[in-house]
Amino acid sequence: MNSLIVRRILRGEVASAARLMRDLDDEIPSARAALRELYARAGRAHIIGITGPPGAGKSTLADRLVEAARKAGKAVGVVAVDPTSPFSGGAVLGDRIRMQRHATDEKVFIRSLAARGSVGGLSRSVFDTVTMLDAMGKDLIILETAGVGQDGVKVAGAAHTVLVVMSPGQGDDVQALKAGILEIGDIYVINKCDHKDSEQLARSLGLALEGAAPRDGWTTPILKTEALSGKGTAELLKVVYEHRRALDGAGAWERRSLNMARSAFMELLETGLRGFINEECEHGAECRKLFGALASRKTDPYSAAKTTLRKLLKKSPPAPLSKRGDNPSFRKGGRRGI
Ligand SMILES: Nc1nc2c(ncn2[C@@H]2O[C@H](COP(=O)(O)OP(=O)(O)O)[C@@H](O)[C@H]2O)c(=O)[nH]1
Ligand SMILES: [Mg+2]
Repeated sequence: MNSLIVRRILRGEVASAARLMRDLDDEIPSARAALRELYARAGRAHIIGITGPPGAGKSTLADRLVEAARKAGKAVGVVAVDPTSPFSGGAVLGDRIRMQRHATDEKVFIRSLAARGSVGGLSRSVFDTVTMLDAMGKDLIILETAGVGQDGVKVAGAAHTVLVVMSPGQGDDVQALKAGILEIGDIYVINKCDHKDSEQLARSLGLALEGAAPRDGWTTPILKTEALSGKGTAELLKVVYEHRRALDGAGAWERRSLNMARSAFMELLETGLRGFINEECEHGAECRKLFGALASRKTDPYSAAKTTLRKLLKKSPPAPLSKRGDNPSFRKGGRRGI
């Protein structure tokens, strides 16, 4: 039996989706139950990750992709995890205007998430929002993350198609991007091709990608865009669709979907365990004793960790995870230590 709010969200009602997002943030238990129902109904959307250095034009490009997809009658969701994103109502007035052009479109849902706060909490919000947008019947869900450090690489585990966006004149040398980000792209985009150095960037990127083996029946292309004017962006969306066909043809769509579910699960598991361990070790008398034994060399970290892990795993598992990545039930229920 679906609850009323679930039925409304499945019909694509924006106000109900917005309410559920608020309730999830407030950690209201019924909201979590609703999300579980929605999860069972999701799984059809094509999730497109956009990553790359800040300022490369990811949000502008996302905006153009929304435009192109809407022209083709597709329903679109956007999740932007980027403090500089126009979708998060960035400081520049022009950015706000850009966002607003889709704000009145019922078939577009945009949510921005601040990158501050706990990493576990943020990835949960991303996962919840994507699930909801998917259940709402969005055909495409664009997930923008600032491609620096872990987040940019993580998007690979959260999307069917990963776009890596770069632009010239940022000092963002291809070499600097090599760590991680060059391996995750399904499509590389050189944006700001109105800029004179774009040819040079395209060449060095081409060299860096040279000889990369095709993955899932797909050889990663390099596309050129001018997100500001829109040039090349409709073409980019076509290539995104081609990538989906390639994945389907190679039987890789299901594999990626499974991998996405697995990533979300692993992340929740890790966050939960970390919270559990921290709680136990901060407040447990036995852990404090252990620290003393370690300091006086009566035991060693390997043996101590092994014994503690064994004891922890025998305990009853933590209550459902909190958004904040720790577990309030432990605080309410008093201190429990091993
Ligand atoms: N010249 C030029 N500027 C662009 C282009 N695309 C985006 N920009 C500008 O680059 C700046 C950063 O864009 P934004 O989309 O916020 O980048 P993000 O940080 O990657 O999301 C903004 O001032 C955009 O107007 C383009 O194709 N050409
Ligand atoms: Mg942005």
